[in-house]
Amino acid sequence: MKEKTFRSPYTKVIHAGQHPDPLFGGVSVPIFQSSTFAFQSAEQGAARFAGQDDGYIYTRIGNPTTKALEDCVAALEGGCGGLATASGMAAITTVCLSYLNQGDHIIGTAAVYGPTRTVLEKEFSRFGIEADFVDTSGLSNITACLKRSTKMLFIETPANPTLILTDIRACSRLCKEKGLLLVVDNTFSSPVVQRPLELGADIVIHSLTKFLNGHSDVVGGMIIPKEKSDFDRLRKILTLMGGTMDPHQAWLVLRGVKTLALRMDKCQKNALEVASFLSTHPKVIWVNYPGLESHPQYALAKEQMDGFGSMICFGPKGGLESGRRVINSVKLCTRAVSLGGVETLIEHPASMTHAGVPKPEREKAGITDDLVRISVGCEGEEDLIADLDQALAQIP
Ligand code: LCS
Repeated sequence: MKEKTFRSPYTKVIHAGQHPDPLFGGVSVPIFQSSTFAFQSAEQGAARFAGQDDGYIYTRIGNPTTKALEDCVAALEGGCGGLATASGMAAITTVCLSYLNQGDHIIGTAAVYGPTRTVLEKEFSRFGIEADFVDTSGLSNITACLKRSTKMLFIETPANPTLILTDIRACSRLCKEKGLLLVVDNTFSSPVVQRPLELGADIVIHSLTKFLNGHSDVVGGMIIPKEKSDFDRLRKILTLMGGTMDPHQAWLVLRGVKTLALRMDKCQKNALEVASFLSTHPKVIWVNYPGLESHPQYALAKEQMDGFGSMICFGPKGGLESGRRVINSVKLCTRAVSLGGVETLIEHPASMTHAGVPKPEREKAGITDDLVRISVGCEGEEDLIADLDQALAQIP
């Protein structure tokens, strides 16, 4: 395949999986807005169902527009294929439904996206699946809660919203030794910044809603396994359970992904400027950004990431009240959850994205009440800094 020879992410985002339309030569992949695909004969239909002809059957099972996006993201992550899902949460639940059985145990990063934790702790538990969420930045925390029934290690690095890192290579070694599946939520980095499959992970998942789409206008997800056997298992469960992506949604993400590498350049440059500004501001007590030398895992960030992403969290002087004041005082940054769009977003995890996680567990995971999260976008850095400066000036 021609895309296998592309080396640069700048090329992959534009060309991998994407070919001019064979009918008219349209350069942009067409939206195949069709729920079903005609067979030339009864025999051809039967051959497609039997897996002897790889033509399309029905959009829940596969669609050419969605396939273009799947091939593009798989090329970026270095996986054997991609499976587009209706949302990032659908990607997570599909992976869990594909591998976890009654009586199984899963270990996850304590500071994951709130609903990831909630769905495992409160909903999968109804089916007899047990979950433990620990600080996966320390390998001994993982080994301490290993059980005979442990099947999967689910890590998020950098973690949402604490920006704590987990050593993917070390986790991969542990998982191989213990026979566990290593799943990495790579949403906070995007494949331009971090490629977990190259570091030994088995499966990568994304919320495409974030950096990959990049324009805060689509919800979507993707599962990218390393091995064909995992791809087949996941594809079977996804198409049976029905959490697949719609072709129009896929086309929009494909449109957004073309500028992923360019956007990452700008938002990461902005994030370093904003984090440096915050770290010397008298009204700021602490800042967590993997690109600051003060980040406790700066060395690991340099080793396992190609950049530092554009997510920052910080604690203002005066705690929760000051955080609220900053969020209420911004004029350019938008008060909103989500992340990875071209516009800078600011939110308060303890009362918003992670409010569903009980306070004691939240605090244990480092999601303190004073934590303010920023997703740095692609605006001019001088405007972002001026906005945050005037907002911080509102703190008494
Ligand atoms: N994984 C991570 C790391 C996320 O941050 C999110 C959403 C998801 C998975 C779920 O993806 P979705 O189903 O929304 O496409 N994170 C959000 C956040 O931090 N604020 O709003 C959504």
